Amino acid sequence: MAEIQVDVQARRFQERIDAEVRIEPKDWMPDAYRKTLIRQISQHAHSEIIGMQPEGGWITRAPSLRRKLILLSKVQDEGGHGLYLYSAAETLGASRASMIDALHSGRAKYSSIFNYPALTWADIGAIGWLVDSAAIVNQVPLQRCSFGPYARAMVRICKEESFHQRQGYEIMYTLATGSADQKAMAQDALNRWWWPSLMMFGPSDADSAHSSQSMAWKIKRFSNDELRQKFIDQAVPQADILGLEVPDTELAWDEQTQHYRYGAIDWDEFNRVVRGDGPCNRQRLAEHKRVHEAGAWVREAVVAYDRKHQDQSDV
Ligand code: FAQ
Repeated sequence: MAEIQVDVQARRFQERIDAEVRIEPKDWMPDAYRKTLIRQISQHAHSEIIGMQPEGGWITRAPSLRRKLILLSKVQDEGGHGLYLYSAAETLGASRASMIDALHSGRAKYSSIFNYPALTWADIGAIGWLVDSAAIVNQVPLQRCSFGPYARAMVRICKEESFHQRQGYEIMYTLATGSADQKAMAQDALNRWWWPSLMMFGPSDADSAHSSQSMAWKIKRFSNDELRQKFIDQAVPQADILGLEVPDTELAWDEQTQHYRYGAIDWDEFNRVVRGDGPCNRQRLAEHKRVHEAGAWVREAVVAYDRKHQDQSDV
């Protein structure tokens, strides 16, 4: 009897999805839908927070006060994105502590891109231009995700990411139109960030374990390869304007498909980085743990404050 009821609920749930009706936290949803969302949203949140590290390290070294202010504000925005996303995942019943624990124990992932080092100031330009562009291409469709709180969080996040992208491109433009040394720095940053940026979109469609179910649930609206192609089609003309060369000898415009053809992605490297063996994985996680432990007193103070107010309102 109970099974029949779940079947009916599951059918109604899919009908709502198919009719583009948003699912809200108190609505019935299949366990697997809830789990998929907690996985994706929490990993997205971890990516935003860990993603503060490569750029955060350049705040004190930004070349002018103006650059420092902009970068400071961008890094703070990324922290804010992490917080909206943790809140969206909490509406599904996941506690913040359990999500952080999953990150620290390696059960939860974060985007592979943040395991690469930001070696020069040009890398800050390349991150804003390429990494934020990739994030925008991926996140704009998530504004139409079937789960309401995630979709709504994405609206503000996408607006802020657009500003981030522009500031990165402006850094690249300044360097690319500057001295020969500055242009070489910009080219070097593009060389190192291009392929990892393509990997941000995840494994190719044939190897993407979750895509077909996530697309049926309208969590994802496009496949990993479709979004990767969209990013390439946008970024290549932007590189042309900068007068920089995309580090892919097989890159070519295909008149027939009206898309760029591109060379093979090194999936061994992607898998290595996702497994924890990228250039900065250990450093990134160790820094997150250090800061989390150092902030324990803040969490304790918030709980003590809440308890005190609760006691007073009980009197
Ligand atoms: N890195 O079956 P799929 C940003 C994992 S935010 C690491 O295709 P799915 C803002 C995947 O989790 C960037 N792991 O999975 C910013 C799964 O493993 P699992 C983050 C990856 O979920 C800018 C397995 O591989 N954005 O940049 C990666 O359907 C600048 C199989 O993959 C989001 O998280 C990867 N690149 O599709 C901040 C967007 N790709 O979970 C600071 C939301 C895949 O079974 C500075 N997420 N994996 O253990 C998504 O759209 C999706 O989750 C995908 C993956 C597209 C990332």
